[in-house]
Amino acid sequence: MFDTLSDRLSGIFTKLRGKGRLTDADIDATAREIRLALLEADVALPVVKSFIHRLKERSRGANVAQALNPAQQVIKIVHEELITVLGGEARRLNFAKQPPTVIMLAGLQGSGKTTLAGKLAKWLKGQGSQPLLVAADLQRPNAVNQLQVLGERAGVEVFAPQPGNGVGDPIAVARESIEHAKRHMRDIVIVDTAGRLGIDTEMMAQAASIRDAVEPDEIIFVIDAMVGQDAVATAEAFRDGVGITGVVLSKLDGDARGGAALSVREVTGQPILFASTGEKLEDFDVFHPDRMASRILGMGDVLTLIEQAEQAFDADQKEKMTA
Ligand SMILES: Nc1nc2c(ncn2[C@@H]2O[C@H](COP(=O)(O)OP(=O)(O)OP(=O)(O)O)[C@@H](O)[C@H]2O)c(=O)[nH]1
Ligand SMILES: [Mg+2]
Repeated sequence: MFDTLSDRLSGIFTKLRGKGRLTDADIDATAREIRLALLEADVALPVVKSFIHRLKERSRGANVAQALNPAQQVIKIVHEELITVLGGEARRLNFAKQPPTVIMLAGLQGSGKTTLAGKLAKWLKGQGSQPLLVAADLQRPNAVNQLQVLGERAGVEVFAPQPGNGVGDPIAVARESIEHAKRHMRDIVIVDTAGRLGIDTEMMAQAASIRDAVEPDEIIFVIDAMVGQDAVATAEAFRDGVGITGVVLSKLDGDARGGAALSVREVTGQPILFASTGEKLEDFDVFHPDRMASRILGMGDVLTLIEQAEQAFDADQKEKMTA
């Protein structure tokens, strides 16, 4: 993921190296190249536009501050803007004041909802919770069984009173699962729902009914990071149709260009909570915008240098003030 974008960015920054001053023409040329690199990575156009606007605005001041040379300052600005696009700070899960906390998963078919349900359950169990997995996808063949297998692997109970494969009412299952959780002292309920191939009014209506039945503390939209420009339309449809409170990026282990990952936060207005990075239950982590931004830049050493230069400069300034 992000390999091409990383390569492009480091190529762009290499050209800036050694420049003592950045002219407006330098800044414009750099911004243009970064714009192309983001578009090629499939980042949504409105996201690219606002990114480039902020980059240009801030870079014009790059000749002013003194701790860093102009190239370093542009790298620093791009890094900070990437963090912003990815959501700034990591956001923790919202827990209910009165357990159980209810987490509902929504997303297109194959986006990774059921896999995420298992991962989340295992992770939460590792944090000392007693989660309950709820099989509310009664449509897709084998969906209930898939969740049962994952639950077993995670060591977490699965509430599956209906056989699925087209039999049973997912809304009733979701509603009953809350009572079940209360009776059995489960403090977190994770509701797996059915996906569809594309945006589909019937699916949205079902998801909205499940939402109303369980009143979730989190509605997590799971999006396959491999999908390109379609990601934006899908994210908007779920935002408007179901209402979402957070996003999980799945399949970040793939070699896609990464545009969905960079667009979804700004398009939905909701934070990316977790990243899914493989098929195994362990391939999962809290999403940290700053770490992801550094990975995209692929310039860990340069970023460290920038930080050191700033610290040295600050110390120097302080010394001058007190002298
Ligand atoms: N490489 C990779 N594969 C994943 C990841 N997450 C899920 N998968 C795979 O993607 C496929 C679909 O995942 P599911 O969890 O079944 O997706 P879903 O959203 O529940 O799909 P539906 O139930 O059909 O709506 C499965 O083969 C998973 O093993 C991931 O992070 N990386
Ligand atoms: Mg599923």
